[in-house]
Amino acid sequence: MKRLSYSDRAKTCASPLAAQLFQLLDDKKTNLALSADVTSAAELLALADKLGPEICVLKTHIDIIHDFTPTLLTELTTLALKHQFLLFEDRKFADIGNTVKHQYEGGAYRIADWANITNAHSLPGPGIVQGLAELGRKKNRGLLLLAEMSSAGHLMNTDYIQATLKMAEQFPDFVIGFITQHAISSEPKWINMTPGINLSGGSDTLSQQYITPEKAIFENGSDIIITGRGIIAADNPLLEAQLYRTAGWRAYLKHCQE
Ligand code: 5BU
Repeated sequence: MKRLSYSDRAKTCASPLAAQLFQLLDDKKTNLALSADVTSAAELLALADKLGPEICVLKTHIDIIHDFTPTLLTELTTLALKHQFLLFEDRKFADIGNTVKHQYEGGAYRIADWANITNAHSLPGPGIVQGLAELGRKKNRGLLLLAEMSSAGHLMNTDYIQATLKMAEQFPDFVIGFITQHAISSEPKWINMTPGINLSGGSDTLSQQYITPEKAIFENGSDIIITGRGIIAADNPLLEAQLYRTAGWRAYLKHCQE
């Protein structure tokens, strides 16, 4: 069976942000998300500017930036517009609805003000999504639920993954999809994003497990590959990003033609 194109899937989304992201993938011809895990504002901005043309999403861990100031967020937003990528704060919320709402809205990072996308664990139950949605819906934000992690020994079994999918189905206008290693539903509206991507596979010394872009997109049916050290630790991150971009896009085209 042929797989629908990203832009065909955009038409099936209840979330305007999900539709925007699917359309962006086809317009820009990239399904590469960069995990920009650097610890200074200057490094983060330099990566965003240089690699911005290659990516659909820039994923941040804003709390690892040692010299964070709110100006960084203005500058990141400007670069996102300049290069047409979305910002994804990999916050992994995991508390009750009332608390996550505060964590999303306020504090030093004001995540809801600038991150188009954030993510949350489904473990606490639907209240976590409700809390985030109360704020996120008004700002046209989207949420990814963590269905399946890349790390060895994680506790997310099949029942957990299926329960996460059921939870997402209660909030189709705010949940845009999943962080997962495999597409967890055949419903075209969900965006599957996969971290733990490296062109040579392998692992790190702290239980991270890698699969290739081809395996994630073509074999496992994911939609977006997320790569960090495979790109940013390379001698030439721009050239390396282009290799990951090409590999991810080739796997998508191959899957569409199947
Ligand atoms: P790496 O350098 O490509 O290994 O970085 C992977 C990034 O994706 C890093 O920011 C992690 O926090 C993030 N990640 C992950 O690796 N695995 C997961 O299951 C989830 C997030 Br959820």
